[in-house]
Amino acid sequence: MRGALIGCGFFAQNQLHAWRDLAQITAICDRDPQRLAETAARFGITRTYDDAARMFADGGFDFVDIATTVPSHRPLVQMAAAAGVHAICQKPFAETMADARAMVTAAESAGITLMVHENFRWQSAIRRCIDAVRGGAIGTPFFARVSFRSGYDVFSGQPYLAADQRFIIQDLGIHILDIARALMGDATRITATTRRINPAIRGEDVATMLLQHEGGATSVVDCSYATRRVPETFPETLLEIDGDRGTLRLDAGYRLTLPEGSSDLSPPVLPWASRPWHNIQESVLLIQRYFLDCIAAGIQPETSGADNLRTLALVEGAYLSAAEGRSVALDEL
Ligand code: NAD
Ligand code: 89Y
Repeated sequence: MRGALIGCGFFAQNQLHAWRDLAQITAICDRDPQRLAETAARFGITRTYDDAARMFADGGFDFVDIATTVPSHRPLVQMAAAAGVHAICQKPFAETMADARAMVTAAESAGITLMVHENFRWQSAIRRCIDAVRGGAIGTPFFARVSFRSGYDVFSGQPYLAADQRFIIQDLGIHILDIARALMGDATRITATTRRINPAIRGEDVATMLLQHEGGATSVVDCSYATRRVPETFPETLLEIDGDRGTLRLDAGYRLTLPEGSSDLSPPVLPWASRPWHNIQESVLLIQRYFLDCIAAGIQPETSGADNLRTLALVEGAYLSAAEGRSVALDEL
C-alpha cells in the first residue's frame, strides 16, 4: 500500500516511524514549511506539499493519514472521500457531532474505509484485557473502573492543550471513554463533573464520569492531569473490572491480575521509541497495521468513523452533563 500523511507535527513523527515497517509513504503535507522540511529530511520523503488539495490532485497513494489537529479534520476527510482514498484520522475525530456525521456520510458515499486513530485500545496491555473480558475470563462484567491519573507535563510537547477551552475530556478522556466502550459495550447515559486545578491552563484538567451501559453495567471513568502521584504512571490506563465469575485488574507497572493469577504486560520499547511514551508508540504501530489489514480484508475497523460517533457522543455528553449538573442520555446528542 502507498500512503500520504498530512500534518508533520509532534505526534506524526511516531506515525511516520511506524509506517516505515508497514507501507510506503510517498508524499507528506504541512502548512508549516519548517516542519515539512525537517520531517521530509528525517524520513527521506521527496514529495512535499504545503496544500493538501494539491497533494490529492497529484494523487499516487491509496490511503491518507490525517495527523493534523481537529479543526482541519472535516475538510481533509472530505477531500480524501472526493479523491476515493482510504483515510485514517487522528482523534478527536471532529469538533461537533454534525461535522462527524457529515464526515461519515462522505466516506460511506465514496465507499472508502474511514478509521479514527483511537490507539489506546490497541496498547498491548489494554488489548489483552479487552480480549480477556470479551473471551469470558471474568464472566459477565457488571462494573468497570477505567482510570488515567497523572501529573506529566503534556503542555511542552502539545502547547495547544493549555490554550483550548476544552482539555482533558476532549484530548485524553476520549481515549479512556473509548476503552470503556471496548470493554463494556456501548453506553446509554453519562453523568460528569469537571475541575480545573492547574491555573496556567484554560480548560478542565480533572474529569470524573459515570456511564450506564446497554445491558445495565456501570463504568466509572476518571481522568486527571493534576495528580502528583509517586510513582508517576503516565501514560498508563489502570483497570478494575468486576464480572459475575471474577475480577480483572490492570495495575500500575502493567500488572495484570485475573482469577487464575498475575502476569507482567509491560510493552516493548520499539527501536524508535522512548520511555514513558513507548506504550503509546507501540499502539501506533499496532493500530496502523490493523488499518491496513481492514482495507485488505474489506472489513469495517472497530473504530470506524461511524463507530466513533458513539465515543464522541460520550465526550459531548460529559461536557453537557458537567455544564448543566445533570445526567445526559446519549440519544439527546
Ligand atoms: P501539532 O500541532 O504538533 O501538529 C499538527 C500539524 O498539522 C502542524 O504542523 C500544522 O502545521 C499541521 N496542519 C494543521 N492543519 C493543516 C492543514 N489543513 N494542512 C496541512 N497541515 C496542517 O499537533 P500534534 O500534537 O501532533 O497533534 C495532532 C493530532 O494528533 C491532534 O488531533 C492530537 O489530539 C492527536 N494526538 C494523538 C495522540 C494519540 O495517542 N492518539 C497523541 C498526541 C496527539
Ligand atoms: O494528546 C494526547 C493523546 O492522545 O494521548 C496523550 C496525549 O498526547 C496528551 O494527553
